[in-house]
Amino acid sequence: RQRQPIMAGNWKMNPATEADALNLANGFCALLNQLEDTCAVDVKEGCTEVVLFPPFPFISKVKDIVSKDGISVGAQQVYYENKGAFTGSVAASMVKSVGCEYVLCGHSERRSLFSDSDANINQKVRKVLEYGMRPILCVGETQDDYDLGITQEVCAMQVTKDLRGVSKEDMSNVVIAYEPVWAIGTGLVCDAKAANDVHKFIRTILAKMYDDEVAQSTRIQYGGSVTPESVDGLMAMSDIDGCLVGGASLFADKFARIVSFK
Ligand code: G2H
Repeated sequence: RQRQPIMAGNWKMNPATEADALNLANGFCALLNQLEDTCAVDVKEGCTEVVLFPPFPFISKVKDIVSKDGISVGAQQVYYENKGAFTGSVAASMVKSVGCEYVLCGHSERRSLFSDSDANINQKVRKVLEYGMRPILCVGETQDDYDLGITQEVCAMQVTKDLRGVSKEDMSNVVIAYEPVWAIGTGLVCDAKAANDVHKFIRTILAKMYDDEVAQSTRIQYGGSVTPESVDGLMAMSDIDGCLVGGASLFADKFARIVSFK
């Protein structure tokens, strides 16, 4: 595989307490270490990159637990301003200072529940890059878009608007996650071949915006109800470079199996 696989666990607004979060992180690392002893997971060797996205209050302590096993942490979101009177918001500098290497940008739940527009998402992507972190830009069509057959148009529009002004050099730090909204948290995994076709299509958009090199080197994850049962089929696809996992990442055993895909 030419692109390094990247598996990410998006804990969303879970679990309820710090103690539960640290248990989950410890449990995941213990299982991963067992797996690394018995098969070729090789997270420590850097073969597969693994990133956890805990809620803000748990980031530092989760990082303390997982970093020794070569696992990175990221923030589920940041605001695009540097500082100031923005009650409840968190700045890129803040998550950078507690060790985040990645930030999710444009997750569909932020788009639909918190009014994240493409213009705002673009500002956030650029701010994350400015602070030397890597955005995972989430794009994907809704059920209505899917029914109308406009998946490609929606993804093209989001990729184009959300990456506006991002340089070719900065693209080496950008990961894209294709997450069909109808597959998120619903248990409906997108057919692996159909997902792969969208990933290929996103590469054609990157080729138009940048060039073939960017199109072929950018890592594109699939997200939406990924499970231990579906991960191998997805990862066997030519253009799927990893998974962004929500629900299943809250179970140490499921997520350990997912990151050690075969
Ligand atoms: C999509 C995914 C993680 P889930 O949101 O980003 O969640 O795996 O629960 O569908």
